[in-house]
Amino acid sequence: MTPTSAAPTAEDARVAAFEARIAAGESIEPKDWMPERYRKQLIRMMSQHAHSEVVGMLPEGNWITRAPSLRRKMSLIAKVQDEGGHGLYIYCGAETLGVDRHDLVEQLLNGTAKYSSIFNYPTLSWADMGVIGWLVDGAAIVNQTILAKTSYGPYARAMIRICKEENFHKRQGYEIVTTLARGTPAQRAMVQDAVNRFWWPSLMMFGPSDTDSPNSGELLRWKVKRKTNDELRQRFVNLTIPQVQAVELTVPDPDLHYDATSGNWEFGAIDWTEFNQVIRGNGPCNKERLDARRAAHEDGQWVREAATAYAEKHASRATEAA
Ligand code: BYC
Repeated sequence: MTPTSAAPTAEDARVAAFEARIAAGESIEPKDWMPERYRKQLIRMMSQHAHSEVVGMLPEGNWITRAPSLRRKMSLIAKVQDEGGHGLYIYCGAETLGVDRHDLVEQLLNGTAKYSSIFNYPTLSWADMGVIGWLVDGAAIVNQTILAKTSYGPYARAMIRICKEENFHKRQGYEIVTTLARGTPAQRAMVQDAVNRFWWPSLMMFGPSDTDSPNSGELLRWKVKRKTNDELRQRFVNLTIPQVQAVELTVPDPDLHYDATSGNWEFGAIDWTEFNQVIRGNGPCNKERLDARRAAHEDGQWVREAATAYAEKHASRATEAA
C-alpha cells in the first residue's frame, strides 16, 4: 500500500521548530539554523538596503559645494557621511548571513542588484535637500522603525541606530523646508516645486501595492516584514499631510482627501508604470548613479590595495613576534 503523505523529514522538523521560534517572537541570530529561503530573502533585502544608503549619498553629495551657508554645509556633509555609515552597518549585518560584501558590491555595480527607486531622480535645487531630508528620510523612518522589530537580530539592531540618525536628518530637512516656505516668493516656489517632484516618488519607496508584492507573503510570515507595503505607505501619508499643511504647502494630488471613517488621508492612484521603469533601470538618473558608483569604486582601488597590504604586514609581524 502506498502512503498518502510522506513522513515528516528531519528538515521539516527543523523548519517547524524555526517557525515556532518566530511565532513566539524570538530573535534569529547568525549561528542559529534558518531555512535557506529565509537566509536568501534577508541577503536580498539587506544588500539592497545597504546599496540604497550608499547610492543615496549621490543626489545629496551633489549639493555639498553649493549649500547656502557654512551651517547648512556642515549638516549636509554630516548627513551624507551618516548614509555611508548606514550602508556599512547593513553590509556588515548582511555578512553575518555568510555572504561576502565584495560580491554584494559587485552585484550593485554590474546592475543585477536593485537599490531604492527614489535615488534615480535628479536634485535640481537647494530646496531638494530640504525635501529629501523631510520626505525621503521621513519615509525611511516609517519603514525602518518597523524593521527595528524584524525577526533577524543583526538587522533589527542596525535599524535602531540608523533610525536615530534618520530622525536627525528628517528634522534638518524639515527645517530647510520651513525656512524656504516662510521666505521670499521665489524660495516658496522653489520648495513647492521640490515637493511636487518628490511627493509621488516618496510614496513609491514603500514598494508595489500589496496585491503586486511577490515577496511580502513569505516575509510577513517570517516576521521579517511586520507591516505590508500599503500599510506603511498609508502611515507615511497620514503622518506627513499635517506637516505639509503646517508650512502651507500642497502635494500634487487632486484626489487627496481625509476620510473620517478610516481616519486616513486617502490618496490618488500611483503611477506604477513609472515605478516599474525606474526599478528596471530606466529612470531619469539610473545610468548616472551607477556610472558614479563604478567610477568611485575604481578610484578607490588603490585604497583597498593599501589597506590589504597594511593588514598583511601587521599579520606577518604578529606571527614573527609570536
Ligand atoms: N525601489 O515584493 P516586493 C534610505 C523591488 S534607503 C527599488 O514588495 P519586498 C535613505 C523589490 O526589491 C531606503 N526596488 O519586495 C538612504 C522586489 O524586487 P526583487 C531603502 C523596489 O522586499 C540615503 C520587487 O520590487 N530602504 O531610506 O517585499 C538617504 C517587488 O517588491 C522598491 C530599504 O531598502 C523600491 N522602492 O519589499 C536617505 C528598506 N520597492 O528584489 C534615505 C528595506 C520594491 O525581488 N527594504 N522594490 O528583484 C524593504 O523594506 C523592502 O525590501 C521593500 C520592498 C519595502 C523596499
